[in-house]
Amino acid sequence: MAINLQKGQRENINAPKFTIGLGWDTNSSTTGSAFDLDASVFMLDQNKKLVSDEHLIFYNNLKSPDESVEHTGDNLTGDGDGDDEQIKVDLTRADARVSEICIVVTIHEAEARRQNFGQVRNSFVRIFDAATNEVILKYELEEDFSIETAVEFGRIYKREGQWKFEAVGMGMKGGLQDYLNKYQ
Ligand SMILES: [Ca+2]
Ligand SMILES: [Ca+2]
Repeated sequence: MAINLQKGQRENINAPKFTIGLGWDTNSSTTGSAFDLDASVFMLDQNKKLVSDEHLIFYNNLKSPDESVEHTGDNLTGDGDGDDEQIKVDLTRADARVSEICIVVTIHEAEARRQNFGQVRNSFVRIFDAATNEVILKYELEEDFSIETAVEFGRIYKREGQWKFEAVGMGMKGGLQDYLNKYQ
């Protein structure tokens, strides 16, 4: 049985290989232009800094150098139920310097297209075991964002050898570059 997390809750991840599934639905009719959300992950070291530039995994850099994290590809619309974008993780291959994997979703060209998370519904992040497809946990973002154009959905981090997931759900006005400025 999947564990449904509330904002701020933490849960152990006991599968070494798992997939992060992210989903959303958008209301493009409110802005008139296409609505493209993008999932990205930052692989951080103990000091909460990117291990290297190649450790930002997103639509333009689909795989980490150690091949422990792989983005399966850009979804341009978010149409339909289920995962809209997925990131595969194999912790057995992870670089020893990686102690945190930060999962963010940003809106492509949010400013130019006048879009924000107030127009996004049914956002969730779930983690399922790659071997059994069993859903380990799920976090549905219930907060009503209004002006935010980027949201940190969750983070996966290591504490005393145990990998855990935290349901973060923190929004901000900005984009991928703002996260990069923070973590570089
Ligand atoms: Ca996308
Ligand atoms: Ca969707």
